[in-house]
Amino acid sequence: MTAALLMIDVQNDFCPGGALAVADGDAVVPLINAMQGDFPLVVATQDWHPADHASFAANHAGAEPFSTTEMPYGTQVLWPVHCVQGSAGARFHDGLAMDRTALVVRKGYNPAIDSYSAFFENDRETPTGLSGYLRDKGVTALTMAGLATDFCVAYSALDARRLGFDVTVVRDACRAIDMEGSLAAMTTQMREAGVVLG
Ligand code: VGL
Ligand code: ZN
Repeated sequence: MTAALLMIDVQNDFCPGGALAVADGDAVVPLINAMQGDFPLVVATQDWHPADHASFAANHAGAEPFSTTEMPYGTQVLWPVHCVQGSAGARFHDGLAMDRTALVVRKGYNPAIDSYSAFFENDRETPTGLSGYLRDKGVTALTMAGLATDFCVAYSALDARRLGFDVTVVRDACRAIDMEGSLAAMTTQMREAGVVLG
């Protein structure tokens, strides 16, 4: 086994009507479902925050959503409350096929630190364990799709390259938040890191 599909954060809160809705986010669902049959291994990530998570603007007095603050690990965007553990918004989109998903990696559950990447928390050093799992499975190539292109997909793709995986991001099956040029900036970073942009 060498190739795996990584479905990133295809959750209600990132879809239209959700707490951190990505424009047209639900459009990725049929595309990702159709991709699954091409891969012997399918893995999903799930953003999974406690209500007191430090990435929520509501937990910083006076802070507006989409502003930034300095955390011990660097600059952090303060988000609307989203993907709270056990909430309807944290569930996978109802239309997402999950039957063939071998592993769900939950991330962002430490209240003190955000975790965009499927591999490391935002300190870029606390591992989720996904890298070891994929290596045990003999995976060398990863195809990624989901939400959002310029945050969790891009951070996951960049970390996967750092870890030595071949990485393809299927942009048709991703949608972006695109804050202040973040999509263009992260696309450039992915290209420079050797991510194949499909
Ligand atoms: C995400 C912002 C906050 C994502 C998760 O899935 O891209 N973005 N939490
Ligand atoms: Zn989050």
